[in-house]
Amino acid sequence: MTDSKMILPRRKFLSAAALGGGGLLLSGCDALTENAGFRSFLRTGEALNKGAHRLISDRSALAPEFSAADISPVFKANGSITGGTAEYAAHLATKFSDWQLRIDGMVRNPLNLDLAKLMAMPSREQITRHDCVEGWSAIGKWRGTPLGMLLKQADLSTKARYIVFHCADQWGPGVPYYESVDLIDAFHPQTILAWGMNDGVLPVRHGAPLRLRVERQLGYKQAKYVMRIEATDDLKKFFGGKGGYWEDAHDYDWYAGI
Ligand SMILES: Nc1nc2c(c(=O)[nH]1)N[C@H]1C(S)=C(S)[C@@H](COP(=O)(O)O)O[C@H]1N2
Ligand SMILES: [Mo]
Repeated sequence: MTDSKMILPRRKFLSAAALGGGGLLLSGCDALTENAGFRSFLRTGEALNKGAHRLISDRSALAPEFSAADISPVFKANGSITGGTAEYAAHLATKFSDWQLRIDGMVRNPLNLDLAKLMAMPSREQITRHDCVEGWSAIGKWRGTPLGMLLKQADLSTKARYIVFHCADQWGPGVPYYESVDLIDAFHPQTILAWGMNDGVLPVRHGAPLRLRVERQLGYKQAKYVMRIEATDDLKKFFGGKGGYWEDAHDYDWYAGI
């Protein structure tokens, strides 16, 4: 992302926003055509504020993908590397056989999906670079279920504007790791719930059984140990109200574009 983008007059900026929506439609995202909430989101000033100085038309662009030869021999594991809680440990002990991903909130058809079911669905594989704000990067191969496909199955409400990811690990009493994205990133073709890494199953230290890959954003948005996905119209309803653990605790940007 460059800072050289000029400030456009408001009317021009809004037409850029409309173009961004069009780009998503071209990338096969018909759920959004019918999503009045999404259209009105693009019309509001908040769509502009959330992206700060970046043009919204950029948002559907793909993150660079790499070749197998580029995969980092060592991919650092960061933040929680164990999943933390007793509940998580119990799932690990039974190899996640009783584990289910819950998709609920502002959806008409809440889903409970076990790992076998997720792995049997169509999946996407991508080799991408992970950039952590602490100053390291690593290239890995991820395989997982497109989030947009799951949200379509769950029949996302037209009122939904954000998708919240609830993780297993707790960072204090009542302070879970969580993250959130808007619908542009939720339906981005490279946004997947990864259950595979570098041709194997996703290791515990990297977020087993399921972690988010939202490839246009920084490392802390890549929620590991995802247990539940909740659609909402307002991030203020969750924990510290800023849309994520690092956002709440350390004032990190909610939109961490790269
Ligand atoms: N649940 C959970 N997700 C998380 C974290 C965490 O501590 N807990 N750390 C974040 C940070 S800061 C980074 S850089 C990446 C690290 O992912 P990795 O361990 O696969 O390298 O996960 C992100 N997602
Ligand atoms: Mo990070």
